[in-house]
Amino acid sequence: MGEPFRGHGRAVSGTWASRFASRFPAHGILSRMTDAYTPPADLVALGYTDRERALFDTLCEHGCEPARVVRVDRGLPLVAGERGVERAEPAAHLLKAANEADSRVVVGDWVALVRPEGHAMPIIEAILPRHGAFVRKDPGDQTGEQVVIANVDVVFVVQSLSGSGINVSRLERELVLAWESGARPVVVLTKADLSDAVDEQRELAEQVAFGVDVVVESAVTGEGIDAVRAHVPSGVTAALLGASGVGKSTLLNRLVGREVLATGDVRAGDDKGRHTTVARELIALPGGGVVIDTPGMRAIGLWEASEGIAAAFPDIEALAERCRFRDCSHESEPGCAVVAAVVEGELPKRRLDSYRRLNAELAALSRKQDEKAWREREKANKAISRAARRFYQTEPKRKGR
Ligand SMILES: Nc1nc2c(ncn2[C@@H]2O[C@H](COP(=O)(O)OP(=O)(O)OP(=O)(O)O)[C@@H](O)[C@H]2O)c(=O)[nH]1
Ligand SMILES: [Mg+2]
Ligand SMILES: [Zn+2]
Repeated sequence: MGEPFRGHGRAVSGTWASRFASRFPAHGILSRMTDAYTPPADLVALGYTDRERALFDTLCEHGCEPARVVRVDRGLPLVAGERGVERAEPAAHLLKAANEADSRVVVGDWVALVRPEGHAMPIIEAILPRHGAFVRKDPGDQTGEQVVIANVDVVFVVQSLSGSGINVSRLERELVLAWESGARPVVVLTKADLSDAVDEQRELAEQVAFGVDVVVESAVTGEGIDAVRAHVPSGVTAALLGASGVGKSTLLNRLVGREVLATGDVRAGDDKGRHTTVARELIALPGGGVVIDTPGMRAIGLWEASEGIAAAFPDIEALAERCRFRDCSHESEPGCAVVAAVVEGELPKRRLDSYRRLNAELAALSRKQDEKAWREREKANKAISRAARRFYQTEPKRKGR
């Protein structure tokens, strides 16, 4: 891959460019550089569907190009489209509003590019409305939200079967997050070759993964790889979610059939990963859909996940319909069907504990947001009264002048 890609007017070269060249199907976006807009196989390889076609048709009536964000490095998006992979610059109006979740470009976004005369880089003029977005607490502002990846149809919730096996409470949490994103979760249990309790572990996962497929996989033996692939046909965008070291990048390499992503050893002592993947990255599967690799998550902070909780706990939601009080908190109210189910052994107590813990976390978050809103209002009120005082103090003087 010695040859640099030609962007518009400027050669887009360097190591990242050649690295990217190896990540897309050989016949794909990098070899096609046609100016005419025909719905090309390239965009389709990036997950372009009728939905995007319809949206871009209206948006680009007066000239713009569809592209997809495959990676963002220090705020600078790398996009893929008909002209190949290139850096693009968000338009000033997007940068100005970058605090608003829907104005910050993220991996998986579909964007409209324009190429103004004399500009080295294409400009991202607009971000297509998203369907399915991962939102997390803003690390800088614990009460703010941040969109992490966009336009995801399927979320692979990945846990490893090695060592002590799966972590059920974490799995419940990851499922809440996955459901809340608007995507369809699929549980993937990796490293089957390292476990001698695969069936037991699968059952354990199935007990908390209601209505969700559970796939057992091994990158070493190849077991389950096709079952995972079946969830990412052409036009589908999937994302990998899970702790560091569970084998997300290894799985994606297997799906592509080549080492396109770096993978790293796990620590011998506790089986934990070393956070090998550091950036989110969108990879096109040859002849299939696309998969977004993500860095292993340390903590899974919930963010306005009430719908996600409802979807991840359909067993408890169904029981709750039979509680005497509509606003039953399933603690100590009379006529609580949920507690009754625990007493009768129909619902594991551990399950109710998880449900309570997750709901309590959400309640605490919304309290924090209320407090913050209150503090901000107070600050604004004080500023107004200060301004008012100043006004009345200076008013007589003005008159006297
Ligand atoms: N035996 C075995 N090892 C695996 C399997 N899948 C992954 N591994 C190993 O697990 C380690 C971690 O794999 P990665 O793919 O880097 O894990 P990751 O989830 O991408 O981790 P981060 O990028 O840190 O989030 C590597 O040493 C892999 O070789 C598997 O199916 N069987
Ligand atoms: Mg990785
Ligand atoms: Zn109840």
